[in-house]
Formats: sequence, structure tokens, C-alpha cells
Amino acid sequence: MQALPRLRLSPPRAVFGCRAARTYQLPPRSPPNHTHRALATNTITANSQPRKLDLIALDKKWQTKWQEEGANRTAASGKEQGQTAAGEEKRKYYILSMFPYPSGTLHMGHVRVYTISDVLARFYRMRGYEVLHPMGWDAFGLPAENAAIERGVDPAGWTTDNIKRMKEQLRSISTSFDWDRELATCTPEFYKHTQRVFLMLYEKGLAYQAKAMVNYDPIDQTVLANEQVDANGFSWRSGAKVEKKLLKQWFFRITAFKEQLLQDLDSLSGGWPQRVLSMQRNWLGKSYGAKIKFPLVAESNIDINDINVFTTRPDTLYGVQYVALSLDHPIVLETAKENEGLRTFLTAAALLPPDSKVGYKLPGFSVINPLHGIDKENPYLSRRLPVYVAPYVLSDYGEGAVMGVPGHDSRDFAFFKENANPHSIPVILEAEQTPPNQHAADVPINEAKPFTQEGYLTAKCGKYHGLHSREAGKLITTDLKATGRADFVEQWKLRDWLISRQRYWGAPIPIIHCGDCGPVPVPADQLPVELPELQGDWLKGKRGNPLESSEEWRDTRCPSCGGKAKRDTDTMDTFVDSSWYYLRFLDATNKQQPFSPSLARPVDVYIGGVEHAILHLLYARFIYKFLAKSNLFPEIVRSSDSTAEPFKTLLSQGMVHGKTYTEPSTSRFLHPSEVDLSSPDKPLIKGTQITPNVSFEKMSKSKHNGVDPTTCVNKYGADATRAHVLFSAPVSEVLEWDETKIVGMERWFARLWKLVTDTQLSLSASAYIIDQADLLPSASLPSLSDSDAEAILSTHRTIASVTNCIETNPYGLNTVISDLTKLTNTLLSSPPTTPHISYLTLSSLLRLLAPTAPSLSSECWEILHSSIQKEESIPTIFDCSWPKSPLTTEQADVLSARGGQVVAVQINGKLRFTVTIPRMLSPTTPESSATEQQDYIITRILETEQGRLWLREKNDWEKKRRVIVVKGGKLVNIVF
Ligand code: ANZ
Ligand code: ZN
Repeated sequence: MQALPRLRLSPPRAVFGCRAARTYQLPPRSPPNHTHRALATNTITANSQPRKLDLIALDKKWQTKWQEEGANRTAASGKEQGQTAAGEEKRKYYILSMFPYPSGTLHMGHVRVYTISDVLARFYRMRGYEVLHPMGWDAFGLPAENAAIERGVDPAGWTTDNIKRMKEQLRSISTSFDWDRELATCTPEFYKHTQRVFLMLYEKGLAYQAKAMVNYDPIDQTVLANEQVDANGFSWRSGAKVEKKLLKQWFFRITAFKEQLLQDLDSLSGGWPQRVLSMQRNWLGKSYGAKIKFPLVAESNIDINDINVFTTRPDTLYGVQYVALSLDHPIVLETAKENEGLRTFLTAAALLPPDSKVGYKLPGFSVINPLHGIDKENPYLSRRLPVYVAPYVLSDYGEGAVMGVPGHDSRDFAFFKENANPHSIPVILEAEQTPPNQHAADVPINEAKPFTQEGYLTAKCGKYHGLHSREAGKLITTDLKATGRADFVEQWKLRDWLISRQRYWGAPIPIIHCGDCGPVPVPADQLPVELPELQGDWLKGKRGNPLESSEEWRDTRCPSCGGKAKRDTDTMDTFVDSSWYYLRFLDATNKQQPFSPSLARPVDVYIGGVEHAILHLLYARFIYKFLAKSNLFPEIVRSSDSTAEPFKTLLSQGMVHGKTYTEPSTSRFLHPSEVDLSSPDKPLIKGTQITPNVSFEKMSKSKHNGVDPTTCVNKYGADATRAHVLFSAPVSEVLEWDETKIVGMERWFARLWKLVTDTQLSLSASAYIIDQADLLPSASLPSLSDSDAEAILSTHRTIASVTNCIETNPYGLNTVISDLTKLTNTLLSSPPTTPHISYLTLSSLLRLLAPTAPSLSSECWEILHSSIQKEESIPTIFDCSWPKSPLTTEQADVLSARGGQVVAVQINGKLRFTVTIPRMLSPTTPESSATEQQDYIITRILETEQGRLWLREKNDWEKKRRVIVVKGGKLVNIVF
């Protein structure tokens, strides 16, 4: 039990003292029995004239300060950072936002993600953590190379210039990154270690070369990953029609980690969005089923006796009506040698999207249903089934062959409808539709629809009739297994990761090819294998791979036998760089190793766009799992069985959409300059005076709806931009960027400014000092004025709500802004009457605001304290700790219960009555506060005489109605 329930004002040590860098000479402490006193020795300066708020000027002032501070911090030893005032080790917290590609210009999506991570970083620092919040550049990749070719400049120089520009833009939005750990993946200092990671994989047999049918982009002259080819077979970058080529490529054996990659997703379920987890699961794509052998009947001489298929639905085997093969199935390749028609079909089909339903019926081939061997009398099983070649059958999945069941599979159904036109044979029905022994009639395929669920087998299915799909599937597979015609198998969609690119701007693959020794790893002391300097003619538009054409670079000696040898001329996919960069930040200047084992650790919060939900995260998880078992991690991690995951929490933020104007009749996208926006609510097309259609869409040049963050920051300041970004949508949802609404943030800041300048005046006038911890014994609680009580209660609740939101539900960061505006309004509408309550509430509000609006809160803090501590320099707001709840739960209850709350009730827009209801007890929990408060107020109103009369008798309360509680419960609007 707490001995002395009291209102605790944060004493200077608590408020100021968290970074023990400086020790403050505290003003003399007051005797404990005094509540507060004037400090006679302190000179009081009453600011005569409040200043005008200029957000842009504040940015300039504070950003310059932070930049100098950052430089000083880098110069000083890092020691003080890792320790608390008491010299204890601080808890470490690693906050990372996905590093950008250095395109040269920041876009609104960047502003969103870096604002979120910056708010978290500043918050955790104020909470006393040693925060790591680094930034770097995903600097390899095609765009730099292409842009360089177009402009005839070196990709390295182009990239460095872009980095410089973007870094400046990041500063302009007041981000607080640890620039001393900055890295760029295109520098030899970084890619030396990417090459090291490659060789570690190679040593373990996890990097290998194999011939592969690859997607070849004839314009960019490179191999593309499947994901870089769109659904219609075009390159994601160049837009070229992608060709198939068989080439030797480098792969990482990610499939060796598939079970772990799948299983460990369970351990992430608290920290990652379910949506991302299920995207990862689908990508890994584990499915259980059966491999079934269909006896092949061939007229020609072919060395193949069976066609194997993989199916997840062996229960539908009675319904098989054909078998389909992929374009490169051995039977197909063999037949194509003799069959010109097939060859023509294959050439045409290779260019079709995988969901195309064209097919080619292989003449002279048929198969027999393997069940015929078990169920000889069944007429459905005695028929020979046709064999097709079809692009919808994937060559690298299962057996590259499908048993076609038009009655129960939509793809098979569509295919059969297009390529044959008989009946579909249902063999599974929902239970209630299947009276015992009844045959389900075959249905003409034009009238039929596939039944794709599981159900019960019909009377066509011999001894399996009446069984449930799952049971039947197991039994059928077991029976066929006994005759050597089936087996239980599992399949994965995941394929090994093709990492080689025939391009210049990437990390060279550190392998030397020797005629005698084969591929030989480049010895560790010869890393990095640096990229060759680009020759002039290549810059002037020569295509192809400069690593190949640069003989001087390519020709070398074999590290093993010393004979003539050639360097591998491929570079690595940029996803390799990003699969491990987050570990490099932990030890960014280590020359010997990628990072030291003593520093290896996962990221606590990782923030980035949902477009990276699959590949980047999967590759990073794979590499982390691999490295965690290597000697780059400490023994304790290596030998542990627990899951090794790189990102404990994942915040995946939604896109930013821009306001888009279109001409209603033609749907032409209008440039904003074509629209008269003088009254923002009523835009008109200039000239015609027609109202344009307004929508929010993905920002793009063609839609003229892009927003340049720099222009926005220059106009409204970083703080208003940041607050608006946070406020406009919950983190995971699409943010509809509407610049006209930013004025809401400006108005709020203006109110806050007034509050601070007013309070500062009255504080200095009363010569209030802040060094007293025991200002208000619990006995004083009842003597608090109403406005003091309300101010302190609101502050108490806001601290709880904001803290809880950032710590446990950062997806709801938008509510932080609404909580803070509410508190600002409360303090303005009923200002506290006691100076120390003024101080307590306002200094808390400013600290709560600091992560979001760093310049404004820093300035307000300085103003607030300018007359208090004369002889000491004022510590900045970020040197101070996060506010603690000023009340105990009991105290909060006492204050909440005090007096009543007057509520005005409006019905259908008319003020009908006012009632006094008891204040709500015990602070509400932050997530439910709004609805809880609303329910509480409505229940209390219904208990009153007036409430009953107006809501139950004169109106029908049970009817559909809308209730809006405004002004924190002072006004309730009910619309029937
Ligand atoms: C017959 C069947 C009947 C099927 C039915 C499904 C439903 P998942 O779950 O994604 O693993 N399939 C097998 N190999 C294929 C290939 N190489 N290319 C395209 N499709 C292939 O999918 C497994 C199902 O995908 C298999 O089960 C097979 O169709 C098809 F009512 O077999 B099924
Ligand atoms: Zn050799």
C-alpha cells in the first residue's frame, strides 16, 4: 500500500535528468510540508509580448541544432548513450524502416514510413531505451544502371548524388536517424560482406549453379525472377515481352529451410499482421496429397510407361476425364521431335499466360484410370482417357502433370469446356443431396458447374460410396499404394532463389571458373571483388553485360592451381543485399567481418510497405536463419533450438493515395492547374465551370496526383506534415492525402502555441518553481478546483492512452494525434488555476507531442522553462523522460467521482434538456475509451427522469438511432 497517496509533480531530476550527460544544479528544495513556494532568488522575467508561431522558422532552428548535436555525438565516445543516469545498462531497442532505393527524390510513401519510425524512435529514447534507428541505401539495381546509360554517367556517381539529395530531404522532415551508421549496398565496404555471405552459403552447399529455364528480358538483356514478370508475360521494368531461355544460373537453396520458414511463422503471430503471415504461408505453399501413376497407352514407341500426377484430391479420382501435361514434360518433348503440329503449338503456348486454357490433344496417347486395377467392373473406369498438353500445367510443380477432374476443379472445368465438349462427371456431392445408392447424373458441361468443396462420394465410386472426401482420399491412396500405383506425398510451391543477374550494377559473384578446378571461391583476403570501371562506349548506350566484355577484369588466375581462369561475370540480385543489411547496421564499420557475433541481434520493430510482404521478408528470414547457425552469431544462439527470426514486430504501412481530378464526361485526368480550387469544397474545372470527379488513387505522373513532400514541408513545416500523415489514417490503411485538411493540424498547433505562451506568462508571473516532488498531499485532492481536477485527470488519461498506443498498438498511431488535440482543447477551455497543475499538465502534453512534432515541442519547452531555471541552461525536451501518470488509480477514481458532469442533450438537432450525471469512475482503457465513455453517458442519461421522458416516451429509444457524444460528454446529440 502506498504510504502517502500524493500528486507527484515530476521533479527536475525526473523531468530533466535522463541523459546523464550533464548534471543540473537544482534550485534548493523546499521543506516537505510546503506545497510550493516562490523562489526569491530566482530572477523572474515576464515575457511581455507573446511571439507569433512560425513553424518553418522553428524547423530551421531545431534541425540545425540537431545536426550539430549529431555531429558532436559521433565525435564523442558512444559510452554515455548506453547508460542510464544511474550508470545501468539501458535496454536496447532496434527500430528500422525499410531502406529506400536512392532514386533521388523522396515521395509521400517515404514520408509516411519514416515519420512512423521516427515517432517510435523518439518515443523509445524518451522512455529510456538505447535506441538504434539507422538509415541506409538499397543502392544497387537496374534503375541506376538504366538512368546512367540514358545520361551517359557512371551509376556510382549518379547514385551518390541521389543519396545526398535524399538525405537532405530526410533531414527536412526532422527525422532522427543514426547517420553515423549509414551504409550503401553499392560500396565495396558493404558488398565485400555480401560476397562473404555468398561464400558462406557456397561452402555449405547452399549456393549452387544449375541450368534453368529462365525469363529473359530482351530489352534489359537480363534474367528476371518470376515475380518480375507480370501475369501477361511482360517485364515489370522494361515492359518487354519476356522470353524463355535455358541458361546456367546461380541459386540459393532456400528450400532447405522451408520447414523452418513455415513453422516459425507461428512464433510471429503476435508481432506480424495476420495478412502478411498468410501471404508467407501461401508463398511457401505446403500441400499434402498423393502422387498417382496413370498407365500410359501409346501407339508410338516411347520409353515411358506411366504418367505421374500430383493431386490434393485423390477422392476425385473416379471423376478423372483426361490427363494434361506441361509444355516441357518428357513425353511432350519426345513427341515434339516427330510432330510438327505440336511444335507449332508449343511455340505459341510458351508466350501465353499461365492461366490460358488452350490445349493440344496428343494423338496416339491415352491413359487408363489406375483404379481400374481395383474396381474392374466399374464402367467409368474402363474408358481410355485423352492426354493433353496445356500451358496451365506448370512444369516445375508436382509432377508437371495434372489429372483433369472437370466436375470438381474450376481450372479443369474451364479447360475441358474449351477443349472437349462432353459431360462432366460429378463424383462428390454434399451429403444431403446424396440419398443412398443414387447416381449423380452426368451433366452436359455447358450446363454444369464444378463442385469444388469436399463432400461425400456418390454411388459411382464403388466401394468408396458414401465416404467423406478426406476418408475416401486416404483409402483410395492406400489401396492404390498396395498395387504400386500411388503414394502419399507433400508438395511445396517454394522454389530455390535464382540470384544471378547478367548486369553491371550489383555485387559481383565471388567465384573464379578454372578449366581444371571448376568453380573456385575467391579467397577471403581477396574480397571484395570490385566492379570494373565502366568503359566509355558502354556508357554511350552499349548493351549487354560489361563484366563480360571487360577482359582485363574477367581474365584472372585460379586461386587453387594458379592457371588461367575467368571470373564469374554475374552479379547478385539486390534482394541479396537487403536480406542481411539490417545486421550490418549493428556493426557498420567492421572491416573484418559482416558484423561481430557479440552485436548480432534481431530488429525489434521493422516498418515498411506491404509490397515487401512476401519476397524481401522471406529472403531476409532465410538468410537470418542461416547466419544464426554460423559463427557470425554467438554460441548461445547457434546452439539454441528456439526460432531465429530477424524482425520481431512488423509494422506494414498502407499506401499514400493522391487526390485525383477527372473530367466527368471523358474521364480524362486533370492537372491541378486546370482546376479552380479557390473554394476547396467546391472545385470547378477552369473554363467550363463543370464540377470534376474527385477520387483518391495511387500517385502517378499520368494522373497528375503526385505530391512532392519537399514542397509540402516548405509550406507547412515538418511538424504539421508529420502530424497530418499520422492523423489521416491508421498505419496499415491507405492514406488519402488531402492537403487542404492540413489546416486542421495548423490550427491545433496555433492553439497549443497560445496555451504555452499564456501559461508561460502566468508561470513567470507567479514565479513558480518546479523542484518540489511532494507538492500535493492526498489531503489536497478534495481542495482542487474543478478545472485543476479536470486538467489533471485528462492529462493522466492521455498519458496512459498515448503510451499504451505506441507501445502495444502502433497500428493506431492516428489516435495519438486525436488524444493530444483533445488534451490541448481541455487545457484551453478550462485552464488549470494552480500554477503547478498548469506546469504539470502542459509539460506532459509537450512531451507527449515531442515524438510527432519535434521542432514545435522543443520550442514550446524552451519557452515554458525560459523563466524558471535562470542559472542553468535549459535541457531540451528530448533530454527529458517520458511523462509518468501523475495519479494513482485510486486518486484518479476519487477525482473522477468528484462532483457531477453536466450533459446537454439534443434530439434531432433541438436542445431538449440538461442533466447532471455522476462522473465516470476509474480511467477508461485507451482502446475502448471512446465507446466505453459513450455507453456510460447514455446509460446514466436513460436513468434520469428527463432521459426516460424524452428518449423512451416521446421517442422510441429502441428504434434505429444515431448517438453522437461531443465535447467529452458535455453534449449528446441523438438523431432518431
Ligand atoms: C485433381 C484435382 C481435383 C485437383 C480437384 C484439385 C481439385 P495445390 O493445392 O496448390 O498444391 N496440380 C498439380 N500439379 C500441377 C501442375 N504442375 N500445374 C498446375 N496444377 C497442378 O494444388 C494442387 C492441385 O493443383 C492438384 O490437385 C492438381 O489438381 C493441380 F477437385 O488434382 B488437383
Ligand atoms: Zn585451377
